[in-house]
Amino acid sequence: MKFTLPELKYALNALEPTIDAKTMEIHHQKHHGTYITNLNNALEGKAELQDWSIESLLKQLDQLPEDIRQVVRNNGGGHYNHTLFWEELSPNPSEMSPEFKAKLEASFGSIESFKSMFKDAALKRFGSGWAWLVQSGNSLKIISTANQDAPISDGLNELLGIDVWEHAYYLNYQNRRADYIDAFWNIIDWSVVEGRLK
Ligand code: MN3
Repeated sequence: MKFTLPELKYALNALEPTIDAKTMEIHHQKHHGTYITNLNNALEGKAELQDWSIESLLKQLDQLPEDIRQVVRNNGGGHYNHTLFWEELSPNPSEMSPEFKAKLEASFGSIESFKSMFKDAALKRFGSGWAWLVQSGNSLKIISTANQDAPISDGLNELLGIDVWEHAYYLNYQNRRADYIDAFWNIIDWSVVEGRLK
């Protein structure tokens, strides 16, 4: 299977002022695009892997040939994580349902404490990586991953992820990662996040 860059369902400038058009353009076309190119290159000539979905590849990294395992982990993870990221963002985001709100309150005490724990995880990720709200069995957890490591590789179901690589925010926010995280809440389409629950 050749992986291809998914199209955005909104214009490059649609998420302004939270995420500027130039950041979106470089992030989607160059960064995400490069992960896909590198992933496809790694899989070229591996006939036995041609039918594997991105989920299958990331869930079974230990079964991949050793010479491409790390490349798939980095670039397959990059493709998978960014696909989730573009989908959960919207210029016209829908609100959290009362059911999901109750679920977050039961897990984290309140929406405010959920947001502050998520922000903390995103701020404390040293260097490049992601912070996540994930589902593990019946419970919700906040975690962070380094580089492009994807929670699915650890058997976790991603509900919401924030990219805290500098390429995700530096043009607009420079070193102010905290401001980027605070603004991120304005563009989350909660119906997409809730739809990921299993
Ligand atoms: Mn990124």
